[in-house]
Amino acid sequence: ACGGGEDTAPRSAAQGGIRLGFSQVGAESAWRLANTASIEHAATNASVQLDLRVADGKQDNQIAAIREFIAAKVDVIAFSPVVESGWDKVLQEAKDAGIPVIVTDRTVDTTDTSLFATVLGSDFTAEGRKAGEWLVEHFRDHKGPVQIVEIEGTTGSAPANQRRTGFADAIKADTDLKVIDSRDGNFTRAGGEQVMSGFLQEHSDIDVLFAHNDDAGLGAVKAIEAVGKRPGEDIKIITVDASRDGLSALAEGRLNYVIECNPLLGPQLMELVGKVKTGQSIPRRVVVDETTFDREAAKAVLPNRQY
Ligand code: GZL
Ligand code: ZN
Repeated sequence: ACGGGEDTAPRSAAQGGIRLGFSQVGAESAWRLANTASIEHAATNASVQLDLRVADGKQDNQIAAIREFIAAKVDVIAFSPVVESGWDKVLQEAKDAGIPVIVTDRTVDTTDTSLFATVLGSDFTAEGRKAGEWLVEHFRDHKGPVQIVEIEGTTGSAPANQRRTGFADAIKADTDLKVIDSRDGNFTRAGGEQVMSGFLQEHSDIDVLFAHNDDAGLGAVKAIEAVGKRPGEDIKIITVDASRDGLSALAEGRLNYVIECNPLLGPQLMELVGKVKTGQSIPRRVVVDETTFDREAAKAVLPNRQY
C-alpha cells in the first residue's frame, strides 16, 4: 500500500515520461525501506519512469547499475552512495555521456563537484550533534565518569562519519562523558545485537549507548535484555532515524531519545529531476527538515506515523 503521508510531487509536463535510473544502497533498515517506498510512490505520482536497483550494500553493484543506466541512456541518474569515496570514475563517465546526476541521502567525498547537479538529504553532523547535546543536558548534574559505547553505521558511509563527528564535538563540553568503545554495526538489527553483546562482555559498567540508527539500537536492546539489564534504565540509549519501531521503543521507555532522519525524499527528488531535465537552475544542496523526539513526543506522533 502506498506509504502516504507525503505530498505528491506537483506534476509538470516536463516530468512526464522522464527516465530516471536510481541506485539504492540496499534494504538494511526500516529507514531504507521507507526511503525506497517514498521514491517509488513519488515517481508514480510524477509519472517519472523509474528504474530502481538495490545494491545489497555493495559499492561495486552500485557502480555497475550506474554504468547500465549510462548504457541505457536514461535522462537522469540518482543514487544514495553506500560509502563516501570511490565514485569519481563512474560519475565522470555519466558526465561524459551528458547524463546529470543527483546525489540523495548519503554524500560523496569528491573534490570535483561538477560531477553531480545537487545533493538532497540530511545534515548527519547536526544529527550527531543533537544526540550529544541531549546527553550533555541529561547528565548535567552527574558525578564522575559517564561510560559511553557507540554502535556506528557502515564504515566509510557519510552518516557514520558525520554522526560520529557531530556527537564527539557535542560531548566535548563535558570531560566526564567518555566514549570507551565504538564499533561498526552496519545499520542493521543483527549488527547492533552482535556489537552490543560484545561490548557487554568487555565492559562491566556501560552507562550510555549511542547507536547510529534505530535498527542497530533495537538490536542492542535485545542484547542488553539478554544479560538481564534494563535498556533505557540501566543503560540510556540514543538512536537516529525515528522509524515507527524506534519511536515505539522510545514511547515504552526502552530508548531515551531519538533524532529524526527523514527518509521521505521522493517528492523533492522528482521535482529536482524535472528541473534538471529541463535545464532549470537548482540549489547545490537541499537539506531536509527533521526534528528530535523524547518520550512524550513519540507518544504524540505514533498514531499516525507513516513509516
Ligand atoms: C541516513 C541513511 C542511513 C539511516 C540508516 O540518511 O543513509 O542508512 O540512518 C540507513 O537507517 O540504513
Ligand atoms: Zn571495548
